[in-house]
Amino acid sequence: MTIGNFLLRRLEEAGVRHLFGVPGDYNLALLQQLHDTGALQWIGTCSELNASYAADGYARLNGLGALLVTNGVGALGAINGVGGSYSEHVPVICICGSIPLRSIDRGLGMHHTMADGSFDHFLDAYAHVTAAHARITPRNAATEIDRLILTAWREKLPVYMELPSDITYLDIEVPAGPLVLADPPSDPERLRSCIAAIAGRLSAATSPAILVDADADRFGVASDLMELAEKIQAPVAVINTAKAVIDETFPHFVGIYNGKASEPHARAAIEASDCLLCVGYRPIEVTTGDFTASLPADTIHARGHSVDIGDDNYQAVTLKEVLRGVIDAVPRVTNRARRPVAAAVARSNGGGAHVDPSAKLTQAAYWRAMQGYLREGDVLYIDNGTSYALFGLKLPPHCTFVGSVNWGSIGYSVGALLGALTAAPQRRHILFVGDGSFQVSAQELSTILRHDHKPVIFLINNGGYTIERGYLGKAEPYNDIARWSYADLPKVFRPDTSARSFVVKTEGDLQNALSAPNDTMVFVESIMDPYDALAPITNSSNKGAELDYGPRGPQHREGLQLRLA
Ligand SMILES: Cc1ncc(C[n+]2csc(CCOP(=O)(O)OP(=O)(O)O)c2C)c(N)n1
Ligand SMILES: [Mg+2]
Repeated sequence: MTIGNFLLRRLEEAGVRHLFGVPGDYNLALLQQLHDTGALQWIGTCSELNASYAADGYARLNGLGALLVTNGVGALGAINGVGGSYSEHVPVICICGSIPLRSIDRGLGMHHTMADGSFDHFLDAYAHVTAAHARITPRNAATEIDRLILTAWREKLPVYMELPSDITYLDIEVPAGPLVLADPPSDPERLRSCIAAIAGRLSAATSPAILVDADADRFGVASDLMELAEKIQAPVAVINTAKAVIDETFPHFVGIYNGKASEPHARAAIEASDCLLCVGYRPIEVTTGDFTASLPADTIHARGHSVDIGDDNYQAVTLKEVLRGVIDAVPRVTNRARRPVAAAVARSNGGGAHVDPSAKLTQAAYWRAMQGYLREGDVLYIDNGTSYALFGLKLPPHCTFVGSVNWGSIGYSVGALLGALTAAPQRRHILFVGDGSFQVSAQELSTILRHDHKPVIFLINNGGYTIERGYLGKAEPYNDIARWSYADLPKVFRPDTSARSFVVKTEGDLQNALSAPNDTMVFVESIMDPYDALAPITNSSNKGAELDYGPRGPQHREGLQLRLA
């Protein structure tokens, strides 16, 4: 089989049905193979950065994603997004059509390089943001392609593959059987002891609790965790990175844990637990209420492939097997004193709050209205900015959250929307994005329209970087951005579009936009005050400034920081 066709076959066997990216002379030979075999569907993007975001969004819903870029210029364009996948634990395969092996062999200078005689710069750069990387050769192709795909899937991390442009049509011997995505089985003794240790402690506890980070989603154990919580009647909290991983209508769900900035029930349940089970916990300042998280000293830390309990550390155990074993081993609890749980999902329009149709739209009214708009099964995206308000909403059942809390690269959400729409076009996808974030990747709206997707896009036009104004520069020009006519963009990006665009200035305008059917793209541009943000957002920015600039920073100067009134 040719090397290129083998790679495409392996991707298909691994469940990757679409490839995002930008053509370039070094990857065209593989693209021709893709075209000829019809193996995967090519989704051309406007930039490699957006392709990397799209592959990440696709992987979130599909389990694995891939992009194809060209040497140097494409690879470095994508590296921010691939770094994000590394930070957020998302398995993405970045394939780079690269310099022909004959040129490397002969030391021939080529375009899309530093013209310094080295061909390894980009391979080296990617070593820092991937779990594995390799340059494919005819000798290693059959083993390296499988190693890279399997590593991405097992580690839930990105990998980088350079495919020299002159070898994709060369024939190699390949394995006959399909690629099987599976973990090596756990070590039987380690698994037994680990399950016994966790189950023993959970059973003996009077107030066991579970704290969930994004790995619970990546390793596919959210339903196991809910089953365990149900069986032992333990409260479950998530941190922001794991928003919606646990169904927010689940009776044992107590909300978001964020140190002193937690929902009170969540904080009490976690901090006062006498046996806390954490899954994939990777705290940072914005998920710990600025380092005010206080977990019980003997917290159990379960990760994708290891578990830490007190003095014991268990290797060669997989999370799924551990949790299945624990669920079987713990006795069912029927009489644990019930804790108050988080408020039920508000469903009525605006959470029952009064709507004043002529009132100028505020963030408070906006997010109240959004609470009423959400439906079971929605896929919800946020970007950096005041859209973080979504964390405060109670989500209906079976919603999926796509965000980038650890990495936080503005513009991510628009590319991720394209990717996840491609993976799950039958679901309703709702993007919450600010004007500043949108300007980074706006052109990908054209790809979303090109493929007839029907997302709902809520864009807040507040003239710039409001969340940054809460750090520094309340009224400084560096936080202002160019004024675009956002709602006109669907028409610009697809002249024959059927998208419904709205410019919203009042609560009544918003209600009107929210009543639009979802049979085509709905694009809602809401004009809001640059100084308007929900209290938790402004508070968090103000605290962030203390951490970022220290006591001698400029943030305390009169009027330099957006504060709560
Ligand atoms: C790639 C990148 N560059 C810069 C930043 C810093 N940054 C964080 S939020 C933000 C502004 C977001 O503004 P907008 O999307 O308009 O949201 P708003 O707060 O106004 O609602 C910026 C520039 C970033 N997170 N990522
Ligand atoms: Mg803005």
